[in-house]
Amino acid sequence: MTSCCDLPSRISLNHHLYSSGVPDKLRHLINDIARAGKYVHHAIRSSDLGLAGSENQFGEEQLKLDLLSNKIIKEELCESRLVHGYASEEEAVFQELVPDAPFTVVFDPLDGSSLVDCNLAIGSIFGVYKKGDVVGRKPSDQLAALYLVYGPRTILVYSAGKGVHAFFLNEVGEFVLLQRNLTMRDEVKTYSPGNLRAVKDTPAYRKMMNHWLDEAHTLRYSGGMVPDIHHMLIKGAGIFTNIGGSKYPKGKLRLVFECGPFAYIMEQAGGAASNGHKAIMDIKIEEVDQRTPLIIGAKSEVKRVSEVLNV
Ligand code: AFP
Repeated sequence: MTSCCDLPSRISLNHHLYSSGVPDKLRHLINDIARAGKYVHHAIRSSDLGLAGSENQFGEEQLKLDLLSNKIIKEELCESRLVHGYASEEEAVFQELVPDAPFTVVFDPLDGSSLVDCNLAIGSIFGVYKKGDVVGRKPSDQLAALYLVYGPRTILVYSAGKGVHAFFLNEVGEFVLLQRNLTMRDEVKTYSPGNLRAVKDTPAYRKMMNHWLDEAHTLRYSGGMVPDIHHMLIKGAGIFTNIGGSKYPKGKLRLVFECGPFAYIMEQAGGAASNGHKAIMDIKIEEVDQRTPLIIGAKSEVKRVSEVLNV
């Protein structure tokens, strides 16, 4: 028997999750995170963008918007009743919410804080694990990962282990399917070299940079990893790096909040993510604020960059 519910004229996020067979509790959680993203979207457009006068656990200055985004997401996770605990880049420790709930959520509520005053694209990043602290686990234990990029349009990209799918926030406040199955070809058209100051004391990184210049690839680097990696996923090609140097010996990015969720999404799209020695997905989480070098994008280029950096 066919159902008259089979063919909606637009595919909502909820419909996509449902029709892809994402388990109900995880589907509800992703919808709840998406709702949090709508409030962050609204906060970016309507609230005070100045400094909060405080620092996060890593000694980085916090914007009012960082704190507000963190508060918004925390409240939505509480309301969801599906979240046992969470770890946020803005807070010091794993926080417990609902003891018998099934999931842990890790997130960077507002990545790209330094870009807010210039009105460049920024984002929120999420990883979902089974309940419990994430220390001792690996990014490969994630059940799903998603991010929102707040640019001229707000776009949500998720993977729950069945491909990578993009949705845009429409004018009535619903996430509607933009593109199914984002796929990375094994190709480099653009390069995004983060923490480039590291070329000063990491000669192999300079060598890598010169190679991209010699190959006449196109530079695409905004300083926000969400829009920069999103760019690769939409174009289906490219390489993004954030390599260590003297200021940040392990690069600037965090395993739990930034690299883990993007590694999950990139592998689902057919690309790769490595720290130069092993897949990001296989790195054991020793502490919540662990940093790691990141080489992410087209598979062969991730391998090639890792080889150059390890010579
Ligand atoms: P901010 O949140 O301080 O703006 O940092 C953004 C970020 O963590 C990430 O989104 C960028 O890819 C990376 O920093 C940029 O680092 P470099 O400026 O060192 O390239």
